[in-house]
Amino acid sequence: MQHWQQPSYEPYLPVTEKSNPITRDIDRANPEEIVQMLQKCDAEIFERTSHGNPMYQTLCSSSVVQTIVEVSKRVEVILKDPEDSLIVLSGCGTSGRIAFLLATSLNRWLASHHQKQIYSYIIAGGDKALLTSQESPEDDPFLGALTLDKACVGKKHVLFIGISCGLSAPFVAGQLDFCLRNLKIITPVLIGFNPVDMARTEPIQNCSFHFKEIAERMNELQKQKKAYVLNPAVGPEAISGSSRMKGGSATKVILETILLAGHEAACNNKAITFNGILHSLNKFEKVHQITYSHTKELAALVEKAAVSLRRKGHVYYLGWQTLGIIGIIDASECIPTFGAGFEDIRGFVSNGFSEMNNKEGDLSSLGPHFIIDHKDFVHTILPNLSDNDTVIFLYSENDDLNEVSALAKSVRQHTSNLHAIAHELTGLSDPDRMRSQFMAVLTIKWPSSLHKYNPVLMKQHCELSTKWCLNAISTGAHVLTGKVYMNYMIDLRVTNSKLYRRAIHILKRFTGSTQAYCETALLRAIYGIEELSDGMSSTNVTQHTLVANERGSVVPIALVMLQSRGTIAEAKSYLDAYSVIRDAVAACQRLL
Ligand code: S6P
Repeated sequence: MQHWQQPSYEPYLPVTEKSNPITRDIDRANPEEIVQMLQKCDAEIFERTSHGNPMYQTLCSSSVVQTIVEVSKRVEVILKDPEDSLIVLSGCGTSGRIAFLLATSLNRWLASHHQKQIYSYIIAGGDKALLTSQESPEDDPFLGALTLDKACVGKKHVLFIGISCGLSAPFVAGQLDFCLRNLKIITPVLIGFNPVDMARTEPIQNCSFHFKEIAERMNELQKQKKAYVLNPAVGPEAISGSSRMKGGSATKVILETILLAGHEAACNNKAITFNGILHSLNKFEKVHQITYSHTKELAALVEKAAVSLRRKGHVYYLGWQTLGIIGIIDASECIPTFGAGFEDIRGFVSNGFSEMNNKEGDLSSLGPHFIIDHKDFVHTILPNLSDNDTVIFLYSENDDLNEVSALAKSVRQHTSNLHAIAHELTGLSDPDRMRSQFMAVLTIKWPSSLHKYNPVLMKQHCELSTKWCLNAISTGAHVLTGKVYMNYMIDLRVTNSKLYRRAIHILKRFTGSTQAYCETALLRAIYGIEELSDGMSSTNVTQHTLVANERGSVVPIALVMLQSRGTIAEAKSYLDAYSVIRDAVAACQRLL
């Protein structure tokens, strides 16, 4: 049995919030060890057995595979009769970004085959949440339901797939509740990575239900094939609670398996079978093995990125097609995850918003966070690029290699610190010519047996592989610059109720103080006052998170206050003296 599966291991936390024993000492590891730890954590996605623990199902458990078969058949039905039908993929944060990526990619594929585009995506906070963190709409069940209601207008058959890795987002709970009230038209599917028993039970403001009630009702309805719950346990995240990593990857694996099986059944008459689904999941496991067989090269990129961040330089991902979008997503998630500056790691995609193909179109007028085209990189970043910056190209053999070469040439005039992650599919390109353009190229060679020249599958594999590489680079670089304590990101932004609860847990974990004491310290840090008024303590969590959104470092301040029994001002001066969180915590522990 995996250590985290034991009932006594962090018993009060759902799997997605537990800390992963594999990465306990990630903050002391070197780049190669970091990549090896991430490899092991990601391998848990494909764990075959739950080691006799009835509490957990795994991705390959027969009940999970069977549910994937059932949902794929729903997709097939919709694709065969697309009139007045819709498949909606929805979620918050990373879950919404994965929904966007899949919905737009598959719509593009349908359009290129002169078929009706039947996919739609919803992300809490709208399209700006694709590129920036919009955590507060996650807490709004009514907004979720309203957005879904609008998307369904005029439709007679809707397959709704709501993603909440932690089975926790009120936005998704509101949507699922809406589905349950409209089962004649909508079939709801919930994807997440906790057993239903561990779904969130915290009351949702102005709501008669919480997430667990919805998940339980769906579980019941699954017997009549009116709703489906897909919730294998894939193990805790490498950085506790950071579901952009395993959660996002596992969501991608499950959804792509479902949707591809549905498409192949509808378009090629390929029957959807249990073994076929298992085979498809095994292929994704192979993608994991192939990607992480490049540990040394990946570790070298982690090191380069960390050096750039330490020298106050930058990391730039320049990608083509969806690999560019994966880069933009990874970069933008560093801001809320690690409290990174927006300039630290940035992503750009060839053809910018026309490649994104998002519902709200070109968002570049919204500000610098939304400047994503290679052309913008060339105009605004390139002139000031130096060896302190790390540039990583992301492309595959299917991209315009002349364009890749031309941009590489321009970048090389400013920095030699230029690298690439390149996907070789048929070996038809001229790898030597391409290799000579970069300091190093991490070439991932895909055996044709894996995708049998199926372009959709090839693309999905390259995307997931790139996601794993970039998650490793950005996470590893931030770990090496001291942003993480053990495997906890302590300096989290407390911008919604999930993060508020996580912050209190972290304070309890590191100080051993009571829940009430930790919550009081957190509120003191949020409101910046030593004595809380009665009104403040009784205000609802939403109000606290709105105020916390305006403040920096509230959790480290609360932590130091609890450890040193000092004032807010004293805690702040401590933190100012140490840039590495572990050092600040250790120093104030020495005080006691
Ligand atoms: C996680 C990421 C968050 C989550 C979001 C949704 O690394 O920063 O934005 O994706 O909170 O979480 P969930 O559990 O509903 O999928």
